[in-house]
Amino acid sequence: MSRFRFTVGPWNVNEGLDAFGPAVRPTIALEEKFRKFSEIGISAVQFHDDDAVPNINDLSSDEIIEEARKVRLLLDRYGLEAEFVAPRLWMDPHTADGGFTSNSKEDRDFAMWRAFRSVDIARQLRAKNIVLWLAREGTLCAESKNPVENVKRLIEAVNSILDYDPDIRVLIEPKPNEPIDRSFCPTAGHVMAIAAASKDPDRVGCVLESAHAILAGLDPADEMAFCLSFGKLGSVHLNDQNGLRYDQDKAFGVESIRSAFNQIKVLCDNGYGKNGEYVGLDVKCMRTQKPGEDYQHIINSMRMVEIMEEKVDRFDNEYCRKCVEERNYEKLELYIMELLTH
Ligand code: GLO
Ligand code: MG
Repeated sequence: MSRFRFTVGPWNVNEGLDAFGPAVRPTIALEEKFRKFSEIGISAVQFHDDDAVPNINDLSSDEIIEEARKVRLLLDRYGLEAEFVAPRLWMDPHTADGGFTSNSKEDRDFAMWRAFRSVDIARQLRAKNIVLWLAREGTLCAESKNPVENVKRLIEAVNSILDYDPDIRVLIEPKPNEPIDRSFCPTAGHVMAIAAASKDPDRVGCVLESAHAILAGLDPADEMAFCLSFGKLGSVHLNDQNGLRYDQDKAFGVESIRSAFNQIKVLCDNGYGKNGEYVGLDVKCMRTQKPGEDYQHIINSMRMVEIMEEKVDRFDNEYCRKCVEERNYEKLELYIMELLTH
């Protein structure tokens, strides 16, 4: 039994389409996903604004609130909470050049409209957080945008969301690249700086995703630790990644067991979850998986978290202390290898 409460998004169960081929599995209705999430031990759901309210652009603010209310009732039916709502600012034609940092004023206004509607939806779902995955807030053509001005625009966007609702928290999910080449906010350190520059730093934090840290050439556990040291690790997206490739969103721990161990260790050692934080699993099902077996990657990830928790619980702090005292880190390294392979 894990000490953590898990979350996933509806997008973590998908039809298997990728950049090179079409869907291979039937679409599963939102309610059926909720039912299955609850059955496999998920506590809360993560939402894009249009996961909760499809066709959001065609609806009025009141209609959006009305639709969100129905989703809340559906969550109640399966005993699920909502962790966050994220404006999906990368799919719409209005956001081809980014949202908050688009060169078009009309498109920047559109991005803010979606962010405010996301807060409206979050209120209905009783989600405490807005997540900003800043997918296209950066450049493919470096000279196409003013990098200084646009970092300021990101801070302004965060401030506007904080102003819009006095209770909402904004969690920024950094990622260095993909779909753009250069992000204006690529790492946890950048998120901490934006949080500090915002009008209410206590309400701004980070969602740290393992794969995104690896893509930035950084260690996911250390990135988590960096946020924890500022009290700003609002959520995590655990998954795995085989080196510097496209964003793979593999099941947690399947590529690097030691990295998985260190991520869970830093979370356990610092009481992550005690203030209501969830462990999010932003994992993607392999395209080869057959219909009906398309939750296995989530189940695998939860199991890997549990296995690593058991390792953390067995970790001999006294032995570690002695190795450190003797400055025999080679001895400590062998201890870790034995712990992880037995
Ligand atoms: C993609 C991101 C994405 C976000 C999600 C929530 O690389 O990890 O899955 O986490 O859209 O905003
Ligand atoms: Mg993510």
